Amino acid sequence: MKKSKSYHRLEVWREIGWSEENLQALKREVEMFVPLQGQNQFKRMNILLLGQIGAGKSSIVNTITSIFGDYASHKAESTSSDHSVTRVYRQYQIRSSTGKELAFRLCDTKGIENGETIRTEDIQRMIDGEKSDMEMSEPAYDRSYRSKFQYWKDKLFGFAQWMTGWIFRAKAVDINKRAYCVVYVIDSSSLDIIHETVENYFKDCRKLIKKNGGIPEIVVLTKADECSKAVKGDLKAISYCPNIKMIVQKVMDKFGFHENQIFPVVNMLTDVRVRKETSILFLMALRQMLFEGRDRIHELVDKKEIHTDLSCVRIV
Ligand SMILES: Nc1nc2c(ncn2[C@@H]2O[C@H](COP(=O)(O)OP(=O)(O)O)[C@@H](O)[C@H]2O)c(=O)[nH]1
Ligand SMILES: [Mg+2]
Repeated sequence: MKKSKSYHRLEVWREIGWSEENLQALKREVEMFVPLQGQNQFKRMNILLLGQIGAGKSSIVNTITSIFGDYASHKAESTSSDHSVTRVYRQYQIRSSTGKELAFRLCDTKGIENGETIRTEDIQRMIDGEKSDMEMSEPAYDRSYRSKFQYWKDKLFGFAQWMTGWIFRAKAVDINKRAYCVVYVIDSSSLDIIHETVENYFKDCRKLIKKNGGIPEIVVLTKADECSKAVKGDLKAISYCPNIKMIVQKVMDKFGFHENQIFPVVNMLTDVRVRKETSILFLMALRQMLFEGRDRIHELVDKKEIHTDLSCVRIV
């Protein structure tokens, strides 16, 4: 019998388990994650989100916060305008629905604009987790006298830490500040018109990461819903949609990634609760980030570049 054209459309390019059991298993794996067993000074692993303005970085922070918090979070400001709302580097601690801090942090960066160039030193600073403006990562101060006192105390402490870091930069970087996984966030609906400067930014980042001894890199392809009607109607179509497969191939060709480093997703935008399929897609990507990051940490421990007794990483 002749096979119909639609049969080929159903060819699965990525196997994804869509069951509730798989969702719970993935969630558990991420909730149980620790960067370095038996080492309580190494509390959480930082994941750095890089990409163009509007690619969906802040929405990723919100989707992941919502998956674990079990409610629709708008912690990170997301915008439809061309001007980046995320003006500074900010770290987001993710918590479970019971309020427990999970052992990773998402670091949202100011997105790159079309035509803009970012200096290599600034990319390096983001990898090292240094905030150029010494902003507190999660300001939560009210107007009371005590809070004002706390604010200035934190500022002063932040400044002292920054000065110490600057002076001893050649020697050490705080273990908890550094990124152990870099995520390139790419808007899949505008991959074909990606600006040259943005493309070069990613290429520069990749080169720098190689120089840093190979921090794990993951690509999150957002807005998969805008590339395919099938995906918009049913997220499960991501696993067989030829359009999505083609975009993944383009990312591989353009930037030299492997297929298993690339994760197409759709951010949670209007729903009150995260859909099961959204969660599964994000958790698969997140698990890969955490496990690869942990492998990297173990490698650094083996090479004695991470001293588990001091909480610092020596720069080689
Ligand atoms: N359709 C669709 N829109 C998205 C998705 N992710 C983000 N957006 C929208 O893209 C715009 C920019 O997102 P934002 O998270 O602020 O991007 P950022 O500048 O990289 O932080 C916002 O209007 C979001 O609602 C997605 O997966 N699908
Ligand atoms: Mg943003």
